[in-house]
Amino acid sequence: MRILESLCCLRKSRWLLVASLVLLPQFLFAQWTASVGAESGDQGRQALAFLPNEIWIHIGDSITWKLVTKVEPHTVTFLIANQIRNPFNVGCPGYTPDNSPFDGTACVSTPPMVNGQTFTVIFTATGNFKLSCLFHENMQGTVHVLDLAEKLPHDQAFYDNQAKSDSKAMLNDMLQDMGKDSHREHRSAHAGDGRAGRSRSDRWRNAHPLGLTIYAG
Ligand SMILES: [Cu+2]
Repeated sequence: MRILESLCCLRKSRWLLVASLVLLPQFLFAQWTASVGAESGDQGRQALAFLPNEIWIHIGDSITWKLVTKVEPHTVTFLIANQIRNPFNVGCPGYTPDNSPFDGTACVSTPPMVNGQTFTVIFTATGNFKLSCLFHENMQGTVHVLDLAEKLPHDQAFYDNQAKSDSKAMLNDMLQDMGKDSHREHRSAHAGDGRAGRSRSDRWRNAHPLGLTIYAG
């Protein structure tokens, strides 16, 4: 009977050890979230931005980016120092899997992301890292990875509010610009996806080199 009881305790303690190894990182390291892009209800106006476009985290933390636009594609890309920015269909070259670690020594990139898709990066070194989109040259962000001893300036709720107000402001600004120009043609969904042919957005861009796109940063 004693032997059976000891076996039972051994099993319990082993289970606790496994559970703590699985659960502990979640308590030690934070999981942050951010959005990629924003669009109006009819998808006519697209804010080409990472929202928020600047985040401060601790080493070991991860950030999950979620693509919220239904039609405009984006990538989440971290290039290494002095690396040439490749087209979206070339990537790093190539693409890295979800939950990729990044320490600044090897490029990390998603393929073109579609609606609702998420991508998580785990930051394993301190430093200031530039975030890029391979579709939109001026769509950039920064991730500041601090040492555990340093205090973070903001929490997730702050970034959520900032993302919400920034995307609203960008889309509203575009609406006002459209009103001023009396140009009601909306940008279509085909910008930069490499499909053949000239879309309405191409014509729009050619006619209005600056377009109705606002870049964060
Ligand atoms: Cu983009």
